Amino acid sequence: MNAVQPEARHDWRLDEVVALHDLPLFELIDRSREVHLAAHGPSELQLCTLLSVKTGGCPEDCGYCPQSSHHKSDVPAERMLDLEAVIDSARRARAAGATRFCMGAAWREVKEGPAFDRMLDMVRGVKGLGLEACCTLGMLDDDQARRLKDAGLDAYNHNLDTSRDAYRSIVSTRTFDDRLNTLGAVQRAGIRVCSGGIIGMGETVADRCAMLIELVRLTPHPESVPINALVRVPGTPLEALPPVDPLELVRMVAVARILFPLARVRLSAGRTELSREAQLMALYAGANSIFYGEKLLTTPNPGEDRDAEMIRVAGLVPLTA
Ligand code: SAM
Ligand code: DTB
Ligand code: SF4
Repeated sequence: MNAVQPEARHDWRLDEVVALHDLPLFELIDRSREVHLAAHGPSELQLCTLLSVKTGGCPEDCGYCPQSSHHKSDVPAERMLDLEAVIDSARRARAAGATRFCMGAAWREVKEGPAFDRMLDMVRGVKGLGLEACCTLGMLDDDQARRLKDAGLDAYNHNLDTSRDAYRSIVSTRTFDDRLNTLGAVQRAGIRVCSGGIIGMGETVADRCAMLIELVRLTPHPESVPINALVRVPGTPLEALPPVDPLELVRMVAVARILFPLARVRLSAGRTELSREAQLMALYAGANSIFYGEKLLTTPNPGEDRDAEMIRVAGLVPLTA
């Protein structure tokens, strides 16, 4: 670490962010790398393993998501995993080198009752292994957020996914303000926010930048910002969209790094479609976290062997517990 800590601004304007985004690529990466090096180790990488603890059958109609019951993807609705299965997975993730474990549920919102109680036990169990615990369960109210915090939850993932304007064309069963309200409950409970979005859903560069501006207005800034490329799953409304150009992902990562100097920027879904070199370019441009393990929630992710090889050839240094 060197130089002065970059300033964590909350007042970025859209024209400024779009101008950054559209800089010549090398100028953009020079800027993002400078911010990165002032706040993070040059080769440090966080490995975060995901597990879907309640898969499919979701009542929401998010256009990108294979778990929505509104779409005809091949993801069947399953029962919630039991506590032991989740703790076994977390133990395996820890043995493979992950330091963070994120549990996802295909819920519109958290409901009181045995499922939420089991979820709280899962959080306690993951914490008991010495892992950072994150979960992503849909909407939360203040009391639910407080109970997750009391169980030891470190971070809550709840993505804004796209701009306020583009949101309505992607999801009709909830609003952008519902998303912001849940982020408010998470912050009031003292849980760190993990929130980012997806590119490749037909949005404009201005939409991508507007989404980042919504997040940059949060106080404090999100602790982590996942940048996903749309996984085009057959049977979902967005299945036929063109693939994301890897350099667009690199630009989005670089802009996120500049706006959120202290955050972990996570190169998230979509890595199976990226060459090793494109992934390393995104990591150089400011990403310092990946999802680690052969599956995201329901779709494939590069396996641990492939990632271990990338880590080795590039001399990256995974975080340790
Ligand atoms: N149901 C909860 C919710 O929507 O907040 C939590 C689980 S949901 C699957 C978590 C995130 O996964 C979404 O916000 C979205 O960013 C991401 N996601 C879902 N399907 C995706 C896809 N096909 N490609 C990329 N990201 C996706
Ligand atoms: C995030 O931003 N991406 C992850 C995690 N947070 C929960 C989920 C990606 C899901 C990709 C589609 C699937 O595997 O179902
Ligand atoms: Fe349900 Fe979350 Fe998928 Fe939307 S993104 S359909 S809320 S699981």
